[in-house]
Amino acid sequence: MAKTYHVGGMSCGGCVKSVSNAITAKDPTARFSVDLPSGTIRMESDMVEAAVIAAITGAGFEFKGLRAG
Ligand SMILES: [Cu+2]
Repeated sequence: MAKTYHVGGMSCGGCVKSVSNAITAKDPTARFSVDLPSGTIRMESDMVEAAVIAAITGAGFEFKGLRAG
């Protein structure tokens, strides 16, 4: 099931690239899209939540919440 992660601190395409690289480093098969205007990452594949959150915070961004869909 898809999950949407809310992320604080993303302000440009470089931020999108940083967080994308961090997620891919943890799971090369991860399927996701990052939406800069809404500050969200929509995770389509079934990646462990803790790993996604660790990627977000490890890349220097703030994890603000998670919802299904
Ligand atoms: Cu940036």
